[in-house]
Amino acid sequence: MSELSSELHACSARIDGVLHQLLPLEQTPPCDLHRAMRYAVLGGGKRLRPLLVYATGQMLNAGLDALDASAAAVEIIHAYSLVHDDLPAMDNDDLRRGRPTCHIVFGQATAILAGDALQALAFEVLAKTPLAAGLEPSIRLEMIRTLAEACGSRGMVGGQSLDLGVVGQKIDLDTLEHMHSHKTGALIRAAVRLGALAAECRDRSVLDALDEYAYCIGMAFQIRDDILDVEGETTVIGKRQGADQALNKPTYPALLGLSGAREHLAKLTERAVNALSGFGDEAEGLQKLAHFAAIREK
Ligand code: GRG
Repeated sequence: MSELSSELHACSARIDGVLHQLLPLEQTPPCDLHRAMRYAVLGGGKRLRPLLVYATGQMLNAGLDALDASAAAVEIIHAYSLVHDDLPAMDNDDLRRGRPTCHIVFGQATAILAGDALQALAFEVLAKTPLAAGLEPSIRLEMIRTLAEACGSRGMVGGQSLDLGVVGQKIDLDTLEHMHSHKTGALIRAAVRLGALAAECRDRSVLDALDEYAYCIGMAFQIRDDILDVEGETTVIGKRQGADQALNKPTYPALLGLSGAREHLAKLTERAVNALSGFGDEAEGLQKLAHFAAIREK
């Protein structure tokens, strides 16, 4: 993460503190469930989605306090999706963020419930926490709708369903892109949109430019993930290298070759940065995050 600015590092520390406070305490019954929820959320992670919320919101002049709830909600949804994605019925992974996956530590039943409870918690955070107290009710409602749509059957979960259906199949680039724009991209787009909403931005041209940016970095992020599955190291990426190949999943390197995947990634990163051209120096945080998504090593 050395390529990120000190402001983004500060936001990364900030979201850890916010999440720490929002999650139920381990000593509060049902203790096992709460331990599993905290394990899933507080066990590291790059915090890319909260950083997108903070960078977008700050660019549009929102205060950090107004952004905490959205940043926490997207990260909590992301953590739930990883817990469920790692289950034996899905990708059956035993390593995540450099540690045993949630179901390995707590058992499948508790891991499923932890994911369920995290999903509910994300919406509770957006709906009622005092962290979002400064926001107009209509904005808050739009945030809840944005997140619900992004993580439901027309967003992330829909993408996961498509992913299950294409294992072992040869698919074309459009189909791969459609799947990832839902599975990985929808939540990343929601993060950027939530940052803009928290800044009470209603300017259609600003929202459209940000959505183009978010679409591009979501896809670039996924391509980098696919490349790391081929050439990353398990100890660095914190999950098993080669897991996609072992499951015979269609990936960008499988479809385009490694150099083709790298070229596609570079084009998307350029498109993402171009989408920010109207924002001037204020967009530095988002620019840095676009480059980070493209070159990250884990
Ligand atoms: C099971 C409901 C359900 C959804 C799963 C997004 C997703 C949908 C599963 C994750 C599978 C996966 C590894 C996708 C590749 C891109 C991705 C989301 C990687 C993990 O995100 P990072 O790298 O993780 O931001 P950290 O640990 O840094 O937070």
